[in-house]
Amino acid sequence: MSILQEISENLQKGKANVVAELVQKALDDSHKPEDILNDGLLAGMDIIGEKFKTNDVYVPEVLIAARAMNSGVAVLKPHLVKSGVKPIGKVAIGTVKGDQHDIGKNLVRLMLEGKGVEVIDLGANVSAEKFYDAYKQEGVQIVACSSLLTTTMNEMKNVIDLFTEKGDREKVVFMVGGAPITENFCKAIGADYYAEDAATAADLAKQILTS
Ligand code: B1M
Repeated sequence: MSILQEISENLQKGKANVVAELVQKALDDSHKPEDILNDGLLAGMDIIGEKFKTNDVYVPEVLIAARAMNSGVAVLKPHLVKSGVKPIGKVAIGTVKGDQHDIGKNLVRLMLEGKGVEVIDLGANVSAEKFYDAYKQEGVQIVACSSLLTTTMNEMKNVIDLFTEKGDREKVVFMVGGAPITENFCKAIGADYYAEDAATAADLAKQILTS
């Protein structure tokens, strides 16, 4: 079994310490951080997701797998993020109201930081008002909304509507993403950009902030 498969297997079993050790070992063995993320950690999380769907695992197993994912990401973080770069701009990011999923949002934050963006992380279950307050207080150029649930994705429209009501819609760029989000949905709710994954989100943000 390759070390990346081992990472995936141990993540599925929720072995946080083993995952962290294996990620470090893979780095020491010169595996690329992006490969460790995609073919080890995210591959394991995908399998858990499928099993969750078919009721082969339940919320507790998913939570401990998520904890193992986070411990692996913590080891990878310094290798994904370039430090000491002058910020090219400011982004407020959060998972929308009603939605607790924050792993994808955290990855987007990491990748943004890796591009030299200053990130105001509002966390999960973030109301439209909280996004708006962050814009007012922090002067962010981009508002980035994540959602993993079909039942919460429409909350993204509420965020945009609030900015419109306040007369500030055109002063900020809206980026949306998350598993159920599509380019069509992005257009339908009046957002500016959809990004399929964290790396694309970071590339797009860099383009927006430096153009
Ligand atoms: Co949840 N869950 N969950 N869950 N969970 C999903 C999302 C689900 C698809 C599982 C399934 O049925 N197969 C399903 C949603 C179905 C739907 O709506 N269509 C689901 C459900 C139903 C639920 C509950 C309702 C279950 C219940 O209680 N009955 C419940 C809801 C709780 C709530 O939020 N109110 C729930 C709870 C949970 C846990 C708490 C147990 C846990 C979350 C822990 C945490 O995040 N701290 C959890 C998890 C872990 C998952 C799965 C297994 C994994 C999600 C994940 O982290 N993926 C997930 C199944 C799956 O996705 N395979 C599932 C890895 C992550 C890196 O991917 O977040 O997609 P993702 O991020 C990607 C891209 O989407 C993108 O970049 C990332 C990769 O580069 N991206 C962006 C994300 N945000 C972006 C923003 C951007 C741009 C790109 O710009 C702003």
